[in-house]
Amino acid sequence: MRRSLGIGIIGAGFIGPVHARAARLAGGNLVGVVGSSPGRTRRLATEFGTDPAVASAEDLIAHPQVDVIHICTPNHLHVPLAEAALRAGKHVVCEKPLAVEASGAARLVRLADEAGRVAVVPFVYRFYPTVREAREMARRGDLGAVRLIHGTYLQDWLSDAADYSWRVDAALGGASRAFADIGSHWCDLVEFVTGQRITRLTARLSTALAERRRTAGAAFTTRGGSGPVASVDTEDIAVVLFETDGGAVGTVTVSQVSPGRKNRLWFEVDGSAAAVAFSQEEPERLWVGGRDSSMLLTRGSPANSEASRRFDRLPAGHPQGYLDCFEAFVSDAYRAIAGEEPEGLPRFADGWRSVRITEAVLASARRGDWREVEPCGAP
Ligand code: SOE
Repeated sequence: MRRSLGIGIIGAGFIGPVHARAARLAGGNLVGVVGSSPGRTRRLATEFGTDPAVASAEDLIAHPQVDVIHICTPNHLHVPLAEAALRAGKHVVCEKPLAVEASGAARLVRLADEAGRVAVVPFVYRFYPTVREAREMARRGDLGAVRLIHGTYLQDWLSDAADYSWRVDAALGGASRAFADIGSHWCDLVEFVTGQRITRLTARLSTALAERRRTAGAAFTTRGGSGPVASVDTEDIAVVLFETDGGAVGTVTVSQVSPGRKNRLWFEVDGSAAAVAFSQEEPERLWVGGRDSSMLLTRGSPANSEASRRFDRLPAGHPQGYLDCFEAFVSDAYRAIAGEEPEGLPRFADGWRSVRITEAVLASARRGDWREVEPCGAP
């Protein structure tokens, strides 16, 4: 009888508990969850019923019963923690963006390869069954030649000057905020669905709120503090025009200051034969457009491909959502650790590519020109 994987979670906030829940549902044994302070760590140990003696990230990384480290900290800590975990022989699940600079991401890819460890990044929107169905349609040629890829990723949680997050501070989140945080998801998703790669882009960034009231320990949903005013050096909005290696063109608009848009990731892929459109806030349907007729494909339909039905947990009409995607991602990560090859698992190499695209966006926005996005190749 194989021992359950021992799991350590570093970082809590909004996403740490999501990782912990998915890890347990995937059969992991939660050894410890550490937060940003000793007091927070003690409260997390009580909340999750884990070993109170585990008091730090270092304790988890060194712990003999921990096989997998999940990193859910602010972005600037991803590389040092992932590097320490890999060197300690642990498998790693590291939140996106994998790194705030491509050089750090490349080093992690190389380390994971050398250590023979599974190292993955939660681009979890790949795990919606309707996304897998869209990918299968593109792979089968149902769309024809892909000509146009377009969409948006819009949120509103930073719409007000009183809204704050560590992500606003470049020293903690990296030089790009909105694009690195959520534009990364959108680009990963459309490349995953179409099989095409963005080869060059031109980008414009906007910091709509040049000052915000700083709030310590702010998380995703923090609503306005009364802290000191801080100047802001990361973007609220990114508008990107791009070309792909398959001859398509595309645009994406990314915003965290769009009132009423909560987590509105939307894309459409337009081909010579048909189009598909996906909306993350309505993930049970996939719009399939045709010149003579269009339809709404339903998640859970027996007519869907095995590629998507692998992720059906409930019958059609019983909506699956974000947490189901997270569970499917962690379950596939642990299957990879067991030696399987689950289709579509986002690895550190995908995280590295994502940071490369972000760096091209930043460089283009600084110069106002077009920038190449080189394939990542060998780290
Ligand atoms: C905040 O923008 C955030 O939590 C992102 O960090 C996540 O990656 C995204 O899935 C939801 O919004």
